[in-house]
Amino acid sequence: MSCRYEIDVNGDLSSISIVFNDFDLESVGINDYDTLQYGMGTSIYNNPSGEFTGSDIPPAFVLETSSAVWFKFTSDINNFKEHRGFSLDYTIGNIK
Ligand SMILES: [Ca+2]
Repeated sequence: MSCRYEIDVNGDLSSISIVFNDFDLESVGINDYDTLQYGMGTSIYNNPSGEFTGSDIPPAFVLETSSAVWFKFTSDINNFKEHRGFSLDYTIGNIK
């Protein structure tokens, strides 16, 4: 299954800051894992800018000029142990 999330700034170019508070996704070996992908734009899920998995909290990042960012969480059928998932905060800033 997968879940998609969008942060949309209604067409205005902005800086979008992402800070992860918690991160714990299933990552076992090289085949069975759950992932969080992200990219710029709206409803464009085919060209992720990055992908995270495992239990290390990803570094904060800023998209300097974007009107939207999307996240796609994908979980495969395997579940070797329970994981917390993820939590993040975002901040929208004006472009000067
Ligand atoms: Ca899984």
